[in-house]
Amino acid sequence: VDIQNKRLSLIGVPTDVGAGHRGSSMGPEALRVAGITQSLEKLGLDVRDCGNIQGPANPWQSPVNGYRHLEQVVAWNRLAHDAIYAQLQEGRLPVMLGGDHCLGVGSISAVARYCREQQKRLRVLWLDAHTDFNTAELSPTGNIHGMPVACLFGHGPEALVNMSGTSPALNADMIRQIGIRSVDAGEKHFIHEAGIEVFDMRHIDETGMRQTMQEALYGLDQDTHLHVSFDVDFLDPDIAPGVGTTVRGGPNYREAQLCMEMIADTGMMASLDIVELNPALDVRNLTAEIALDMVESLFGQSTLVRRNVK
Ligand code: HAR
Ligand code: MN
Ligand code: MN
Ligand code: MN
Repeated sequence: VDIQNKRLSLIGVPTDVGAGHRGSSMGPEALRVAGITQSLEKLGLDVRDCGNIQGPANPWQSPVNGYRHLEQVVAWNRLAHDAIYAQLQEGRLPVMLGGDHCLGVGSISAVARYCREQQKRLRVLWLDAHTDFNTAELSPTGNIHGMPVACLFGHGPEALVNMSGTSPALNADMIRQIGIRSVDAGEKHFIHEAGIEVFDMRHIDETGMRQTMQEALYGLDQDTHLHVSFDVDFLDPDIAPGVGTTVRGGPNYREAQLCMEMIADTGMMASLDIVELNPALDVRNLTAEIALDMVESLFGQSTLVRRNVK
C-alpha cells in the first residue's frame, strides 16, 4: 500500500457522554487547532475534513441500571458508525476525531461491517492504558467509555452489541491491546476469559516496545485491514496530561513514537480513532500537539536517517 496515495477523511465526533469527566467533546477542535489537516497534508496525504457530527447534548446524569447516558451513547455511536462507513465505502481512510472512547463501538462496528463485505481480515490495535472491557455488572463507574471492547465482543446493551450488523463484531483473533496498566478486578477476569492478547506495560518493560510491536503486528497479510484505536491516555501522563483518566507508567515519547512508526512501516493502517483527548484538562494544547506528533508518525513521518534500516 502506497501511503502517498492515501485519501483521508477527518470526522469530528464531539462527545463526552461516555466519560466521567466533561471536556473530551472539545477534542476534535483541539486537534484542528494543533494543525492536524496541515500536518497530514505536509506528509503528502489528501485530507478531507468532514467537519463535526451533531448529536445529543450531555445531560450529565448518574448511571441508570449500570449505564450512564446509554441513550445518548447509542445515538452518537449510530451517527459515528454511519459517517465512518460512508467514508470507507468511498475508498477513503477515516480518521475519527473523538470524543470519548465509547465511540470505539460505532467506529469499529463500521470497520467490521466493511471488512465483512469486502472479505478482508481485520486487525485492531487498541492503544490504551485501559482494556475497556467492562460490563454494567463489572463497571465500578457505569461510564460506557470503559465498555466498548466488551460491546464489540457481544457483551453489553443490544443496541451497541449489534451495531455492526452481526454480533459479536470482533473475536480475540482480531484485536491486540497495547500499553495496558489499569484494569478493574472483574474486568481482568473477564478479559482472560475472552482470550484477548494484552501487551501490558509489564510486557513492554520486560521485552521493549520493538519486540512488543513485532508480536502485535505478527501475521498481517495483504488482505488485512489494520485499524488503530488510539486512546490518548495510552501515553504517559508526563507527556499527555490532557485526558480524563491519567494512569502513570505509560509509554514515554520515544517508546510511543516507535510504536507508531512500526505501525506506519506496515503500510497497512486503513482506519484510525483518536479519542479521549480532553482540552479542559490540558495545558496550552500540549496534549493535542503530542497526540498529533504521534499521528504524524502513524502516517509515515519517520525519525530514520539511515536509509536501509527496517
Ligand atoms: N475502568 C474504568 C471504568 O470502567 C476506567 C475506564 C476509563 N476508560 C477510558 N478509556 N478512559 O480507556 O470506569
Ligand atoms: Mn479507552
Ligand atoms: Mn483509556
Ligand atoms: Mn509536529
